Amino acid sequence: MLRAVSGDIAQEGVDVIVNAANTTLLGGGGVDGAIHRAAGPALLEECRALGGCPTGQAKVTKGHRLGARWVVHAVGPVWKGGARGEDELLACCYRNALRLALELGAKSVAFPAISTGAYAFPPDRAAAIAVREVRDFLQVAGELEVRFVCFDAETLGIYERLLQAWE
Ligand code: AR6
Repeated sequence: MLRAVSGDIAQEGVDVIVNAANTTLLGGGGVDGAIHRAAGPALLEECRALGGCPTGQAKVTKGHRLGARWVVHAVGPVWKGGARGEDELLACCYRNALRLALELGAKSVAFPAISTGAYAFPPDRAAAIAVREVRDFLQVAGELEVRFVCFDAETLGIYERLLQAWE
């Protein structure tokens, strides 16, 4: 199942929350800040031991004080105009996060709009990639429930249009 909802991703009651992290995995603003605030300081401690993460890849921690059991920290690309492999790197984030969620045995996953805040990826283009990758993945992992958690009405509208177009 695939749907778009509005809200703060740190408050989602799912097995896996995906974080829009950076290569240090040591926290930041936006989604990352909200997740670390809600999870408490033990999350940062666990992240320190991971030694960072390359762009396009993802690493797992526990959820600590979050409602979620796990956090998958995915590192999206910084938008540099679109000719630096940004599309493929963003697609890799979604694929790698989904693969890890499946390996963990998760039944539900919440994604933010990775790279569309501080990293300035155009929201429409990013959402099209996100929906395509999740749809493709659900062809082989149909039991998984995936939620796109949108922080503002504009992002929610983009996802709703894309999801309707696929129905
Ligand atoms: N819940 C859901 N969506 C949110 C939330 C929230 N609590 N807060 C913001 N958004 P961003 P990025 C939306 O900047 O572009 C951090 O400092 C936001 O409106 O969180 O991948 C990291 O440490 C936007 O649509 O992630 C990195 O350094 C989307 O989530 C860097 O920012 C992503 O915005 C990563 O930048």
